[in-house]
Amino acid sequence: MNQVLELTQGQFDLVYNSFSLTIAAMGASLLFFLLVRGRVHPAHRMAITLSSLVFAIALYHYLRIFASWSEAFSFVDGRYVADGRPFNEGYRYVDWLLTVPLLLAELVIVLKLAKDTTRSLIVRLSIAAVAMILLGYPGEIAAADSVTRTVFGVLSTVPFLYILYVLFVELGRSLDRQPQRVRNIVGGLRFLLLASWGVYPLAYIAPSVINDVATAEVVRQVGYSLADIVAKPVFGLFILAIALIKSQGAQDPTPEDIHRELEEFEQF
Ligand code: RET
Repeated sequence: MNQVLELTQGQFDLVYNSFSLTIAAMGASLLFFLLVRGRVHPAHRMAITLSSLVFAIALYHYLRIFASWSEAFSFVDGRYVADGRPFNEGYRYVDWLLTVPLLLAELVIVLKLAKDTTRSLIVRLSIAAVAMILLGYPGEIAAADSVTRTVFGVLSTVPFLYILYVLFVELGRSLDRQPQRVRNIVGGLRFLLLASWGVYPLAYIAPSVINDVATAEVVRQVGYSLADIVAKPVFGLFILAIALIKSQGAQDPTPEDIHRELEEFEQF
């Protein structure tokens, strides 16, 4: 019943190259963020440090994913046949388990909200992220047409919707106190988040809605990889922009500083 997956050379290469592109994106981002870290004011550096951790974790996992993909197929009569070691989907889920809470934490931390709000948001978002990923995994490794895939997909969507609620409704309320430029970037960031995070459930259902197993596999792997590039490096650049704007604020004199200086000047 379990038919062996067979890909054309083009299909195999598309996935292979998308993994390769993701490795390059994660490696270059790691380097870039480490180099640029010093230009961010120390008060806003934590978000950049967390971003660098995300890139390091993803770089490692994509190297393993790449190797696992290569080992899973042999080249027979011009086609790639999955008769090797099974492709390990676990790397991706372990990667998300670590990086999704870190990504959410960097977003909350860079906004520098009140301490209690920050802690409460990070705890709730992390728990929801872990639940979403742990619930998704049994469905991911189940057969395309099984009840398991649907049930776990639906269960995983519950914490996913909760995360979106917290980010769009709760966080929206805390944004009032942010400078206008930061609010504009956060607006773009949330749009980016919705557009990239929305790809994951779509890639997940690909095997259930696309009849051709080979096409479904390609759509799923390329979809996850491209979504990872937007959700990690591109998202990281928005976080960096916020940290840099806030760094200028941290160096610029506040109205109170100017007032004090004027008073001192007048006394003089
Ligand atoms: C799963 C299972 C099916 C239902 C849903 C899912 C959502 C996954 C998401 C993953 C986000 C990953 C990120 C990684 C970045 O490094 C688990 C596919 C809703 C949203 C942002």
